[in-house]
Order: sequence, then structure tokens, then C-alpha cells
Amino acid sequence: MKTIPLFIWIILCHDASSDCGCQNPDRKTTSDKPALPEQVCHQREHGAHSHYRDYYGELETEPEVVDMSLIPGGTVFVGTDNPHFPADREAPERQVKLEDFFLDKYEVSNDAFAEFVLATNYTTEAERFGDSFLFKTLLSTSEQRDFEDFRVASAVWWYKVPGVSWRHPNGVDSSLDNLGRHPVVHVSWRDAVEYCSWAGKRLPSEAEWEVACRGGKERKLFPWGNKLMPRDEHWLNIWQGDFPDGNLADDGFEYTCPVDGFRQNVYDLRNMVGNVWEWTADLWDANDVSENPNRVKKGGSYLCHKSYCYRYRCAARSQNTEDSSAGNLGFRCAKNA
Ligand SMILES: [Ca+2]
Ligand SMILES: [Ca+2]
Repeated sequence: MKTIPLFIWIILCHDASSDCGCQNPDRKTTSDKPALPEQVCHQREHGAHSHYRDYYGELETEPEVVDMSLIPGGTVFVGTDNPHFPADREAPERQVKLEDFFLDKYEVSNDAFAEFVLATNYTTEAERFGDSFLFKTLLSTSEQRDFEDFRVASAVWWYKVPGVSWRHPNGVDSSLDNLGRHPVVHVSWRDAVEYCSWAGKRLPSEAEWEVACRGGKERKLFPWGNKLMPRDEHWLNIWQGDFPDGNLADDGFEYTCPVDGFRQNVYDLRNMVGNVWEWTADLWDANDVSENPNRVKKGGSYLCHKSYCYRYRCAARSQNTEDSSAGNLGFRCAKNA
């Protein structure tokens, strides 16, 4: 592993963001992009979402709206005029008009994703690529040495590790034991789209996600208000201590927590901010017509700390190419009301 040619190192590290280690474990090449599974291609050739029902013959009636919250639409504010990361285009505050919609109360769990895979034989992009990005504390010292040439240049705590996927989220030898109710991770934007479609749902737009995050409040930093720790209690799963080597886990979790862990607003939404980043449907750049565009992700993760990644605010946003996957990136689904 130490004899990786220089050009591979350049490909892996080229273009990596310099301001925040939590945001950019992107894949850098698309030339070796694996093909979609045959059944998914077949479905796409025959129409949009409803063909899942035809193909699998198991969703003939609309699924019940269980574990989802009705989010009121209307003319609402998103964004902020006080951005912490101007380059992220958090500003300006602006009004958008939304229909009412449903949003999953929880990030999609490993158990839920396993049902999808069982029903469809779906293979995630990380499984087809053969690797995904893992945070360094999940690697042994010798593994860190072996994979040191596969780090993200500006965020050297991210290692691209063979064999890591949603089935082996914390290393190639890890399993899903005791993680059934934890969020599925190492899933790409495309994986998320396929899951939501199978479930009769869709990814939320960024505006929908943000309005749901704000819990009916305007200009608040967090889903519950402006104070990070009301009553000196933890309201989200992020990083306490020094990053990247001193996670105190004062909130009870060094890595992910169960998807129903932290209730954060009146919509009964859990872990909107913190725990894992969540894919949204939106392009980062609406004019991006490239093969592998960046998509907006929201909410920050268990790796975020105010000192370097103050992105566990409703208005905060970040991006990854849509084939990217990492151990702190998941999703939840929405549905038209
Ligand atoms: Ca934590
Ligand atoms: Ca989250």
C-alpha cells in the first residue's frame, strides 16, 4: 500500500476542501463508475417510481404513513443573513413556498435498509466500488499506516478503506450487530434515491429539510431554539472535546446513536442535526449538468464540533458528489401530503 503511484495520490487528494474535514470525502474519479444493478436499470427503462410496485409486486397499495411527521408548508424562510460559512452559501435568508409534506421522523436505519436490500437484492455503490471512507479512530495503528496514502489531503482523518460498506460500517471486520436501530451509513445519494423510491417516498428538497428542522420557528439556529444545550442537557449527537483525537462523548455516543435518539422539535423529528449528515434531493449548483454532480447534505454529524465544523445548524449545508459515501452520511425520506 505504501507504493501507491503519485498520480493516484494526486487523484485522491485533488480538489479536497480546505476548510472542514467533515465535508468532503468525495470519490474523485467517475471513469470506473460501476453500473447500476440490472433490475434498477430495467425499472428505469419502464417508467418512474410506480414500476417498483409492478416489478416487486408488493406495494400495490400506498404504504401507511408511519413514523413520518406532517410538516406544514406555506411561505417560509430558509437560509440566514448571518452565515457562519459564507462559502457554503448559507446566505441570504429567502422566502420559499412549500406544499405540506411528510418527513421521516428518523434517519433511515440499518434494519430498514436491510429490508430494502432483502426485497430488491440492491447493491450499494460503496459495495460496487469496493470501498468507502472511514474515520481514523476506527482503524488500528497498523491499518492507519497501511492506508495512509488513501487519506483526504485536507482532512487526513478520513481513510478510503477497502471492504467498508453499510454492512461493515466500522471497518471491514465489523458487522451490524447491535446497530439495527442506528442509521445506515456508507450510502451514496443514488442509494438513498433508490431506497426512498422503493419505500414509495422521495428525498426531501433542501428547503423542505430546513423548514422541518426549524420546527415552525423562524431564524433559530437549532430545531429547538438558539441555545445549544438548554437545561445543560445534550440535544444532539456531535463531538465534545478536542478534534480529532479527544472525543469525550459527553452526549453518550462516540459514533452514531439510535435513529430515535434525540427528539429535537415539535414535529417529533429525531437527530435532524447531528448523528449523521442527510442527503437532500437538491443539486449544490442548480446548473451542474455533469455526470456526477454535488448534492446538498444537511445537519452535520457525530464528528462535528463548533471549532471546525459548526454545521449542525438548520441553515448550514455542505456537499458531496452523488456517488460519495462515508461513515457519517445517511438520509431520511419525504413524501407528498
Ligand atoms: Ca457524540
Ligand atoms: Ca441527522
